[in-house]
Amino acid sequence: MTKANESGRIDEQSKQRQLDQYRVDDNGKKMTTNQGLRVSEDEHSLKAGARGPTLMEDFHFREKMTHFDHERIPERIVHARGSGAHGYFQVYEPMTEYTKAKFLQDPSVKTPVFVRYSTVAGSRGSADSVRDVRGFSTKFYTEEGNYDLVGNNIPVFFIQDAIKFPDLIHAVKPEPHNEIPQAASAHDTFWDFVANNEETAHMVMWHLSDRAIPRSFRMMEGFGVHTFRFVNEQGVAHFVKFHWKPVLGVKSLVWDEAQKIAGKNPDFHRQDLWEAIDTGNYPEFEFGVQMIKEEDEFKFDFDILDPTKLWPEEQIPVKIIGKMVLNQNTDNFFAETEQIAFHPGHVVPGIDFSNDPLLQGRLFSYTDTQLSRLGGPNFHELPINRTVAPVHNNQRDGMHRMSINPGPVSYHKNSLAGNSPEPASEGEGGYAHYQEKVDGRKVRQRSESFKDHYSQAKLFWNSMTEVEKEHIIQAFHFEVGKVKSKDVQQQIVEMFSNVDVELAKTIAMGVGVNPPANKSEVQMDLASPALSQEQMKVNTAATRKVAILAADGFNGSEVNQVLESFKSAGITAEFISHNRGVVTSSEGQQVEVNQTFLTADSVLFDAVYVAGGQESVDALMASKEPIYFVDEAYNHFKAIGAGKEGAEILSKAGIVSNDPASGIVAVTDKNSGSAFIEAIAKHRHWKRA
Ligand code: HDE
Repeated sequence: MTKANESGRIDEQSKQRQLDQYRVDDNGKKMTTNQGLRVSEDEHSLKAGARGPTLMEDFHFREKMTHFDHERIPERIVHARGSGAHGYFQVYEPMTEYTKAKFLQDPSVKTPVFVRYSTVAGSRGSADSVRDVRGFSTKFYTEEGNYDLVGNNIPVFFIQDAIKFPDLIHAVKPEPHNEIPQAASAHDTFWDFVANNEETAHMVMWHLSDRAIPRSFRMMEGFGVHTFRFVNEQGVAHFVKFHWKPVLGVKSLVWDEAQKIAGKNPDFHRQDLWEAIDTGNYPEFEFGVQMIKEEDEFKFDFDILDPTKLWPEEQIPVKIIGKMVLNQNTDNFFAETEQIAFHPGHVVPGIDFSNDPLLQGRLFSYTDTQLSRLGGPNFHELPINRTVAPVHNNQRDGMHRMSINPGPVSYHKNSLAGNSPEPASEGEGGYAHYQEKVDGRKVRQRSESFKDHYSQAKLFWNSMTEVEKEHIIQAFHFEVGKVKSKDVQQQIVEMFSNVDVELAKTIAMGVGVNPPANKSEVQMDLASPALSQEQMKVNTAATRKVAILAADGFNGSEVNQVLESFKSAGITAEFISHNRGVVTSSEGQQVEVNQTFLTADSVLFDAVYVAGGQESVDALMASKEPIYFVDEAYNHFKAIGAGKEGAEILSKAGIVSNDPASGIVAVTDKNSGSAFIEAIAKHRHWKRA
């Protein structure tokens, strides 16, 4: 273990160089025990005679088994299921005017980061594609210490005060008497909690929107949720909200597809992230900040400390200030993704907290939870958690202590060690809390300004396109439809009539309860187009995955042309056929079959292309799987392309063979090839609905 970097300068590889000291290469090496003793035999335990009892003195057996017996640690109480990657962050311009945070000053510096994406409710082994909020946590390994931005892919939260978090999570987790359902909010206790806690209204609208079923971790926004502070060198502060904007745009699955993916590939998002990085399609996110001057704190019709409220981007623009690139997969899931410990209280000078009561409670919870999850107070010494900045203090001992601090002095102040380690002045980088003036009585109260639970829920609803509204209604029908208690269902209808009476009537109809008695909804006529992912302009086919259905006798020149256009658009393709091995074109060209109709599934691809060539099409049509494959893609609104004879499969599935406006493209020449790419870039073709 080398000493920490005392020089202060960091670069993109600083963290990797540190991790290199812990990486172990077993390749070509002899097996040893944990004590370094070479092992001569690893298949038979030591016995008294070949058929006799195993002997206690078999230290190798005991060590191997003991380690195995203790290989599991408690999973995270929330966000147990996650996937992570390394990368770097670079600021576009110095942010000196607003913050003194060093990693936000110099555009030439690449600050190493580790990001962990997660679902909230499910266990560690649960499926990726469930309806849930996604965690989006970033650890910046800065020269001033670790800065953690522990956010979500939805900009608001269910509750306003941290004291209610255990209740929220108890309600959404599997019900305690029978541990059902796994990784799902569609059950009585969650909706009972919602109905009895009106502050959830806004977040529930997001939770039922397409945001809760992202296509990929690479295609979702990230939000710090809370209001934080930027503080500059002069001590001037701004309230800030943090944003991550995916370069590939914000894209989602459709619900039927999401449910099927949960079975067909529970690792859908994890694999997508892994493969993207593995193939050099590095996920990129731009970093944005919304800023409000301290003196403008009370200028809005919402309380900026209320975590169930967002700051409409049209009112307070997002200033894009940098970019993060994820370019390295983990070497070991457990050591890195599982052992990483985030904490919203890990800040650097220039970033400070606000009095958001949800944030304040989080500042306690995160270290506390690591104590039981990672087994003691030294989890900061685990390689993935180590800062690249030097660490000097008087903390000693504890479970699994790794640092060796020599000498008798472990207290401050002292004279025996020349009073070191010594606190740093602000000028030397010492963290100084923002000197906010606070004055109040000790009360258990919620501010009056936190009491409007419906205006922004309605703002969100107003901002949705028709298709997005339809999805929210379907999600209400599914989720509340799964609730057994008629009473809870009725309460939900009444509650959401405060948002929109028509919406509540539609929910009531779908779940079979009475229309709302309440006839007056909140007054809010504004819309915020920035909230609608359908209205975001980013449409690219890059990194999308297309299934090519082909059998022997496919039209080789046509397929080559399509592959060429895929390549230039950054699309990856897999050949699907009845059997693995190869398929041969009518011209004699052989291509490898990547998957069969048994191992692949339509829901795992962004688009389908049926290769032309009569012999191939006839062979494909000998069974119903290819027709089902295309039909599913159609039902999930995905782009479908077909070579000349491929159209026969489409018509067998009842699909009109050339309707580019609906994302069905006859791919017969170069022009139609680019029309197909455009159709893929559009992501979904709602016109079909
Ligand atoms: Fe968390 N949250 N949280 N949370 N949270 C945890 O910390 C908690 C909240 C978020 O990839 C836990 O290390 C409380 C909001 C993410 O490792 C725990 C409250 C937001 C992750 C915890 C909240 C988040 C966590 C569990 C209400 C979005 C995964 C394991 C006051 C801004 C981090 C752990 C990772 C994890 C507590 C609310 C995001 C128990 C008490 C709001 C992304 O400490």
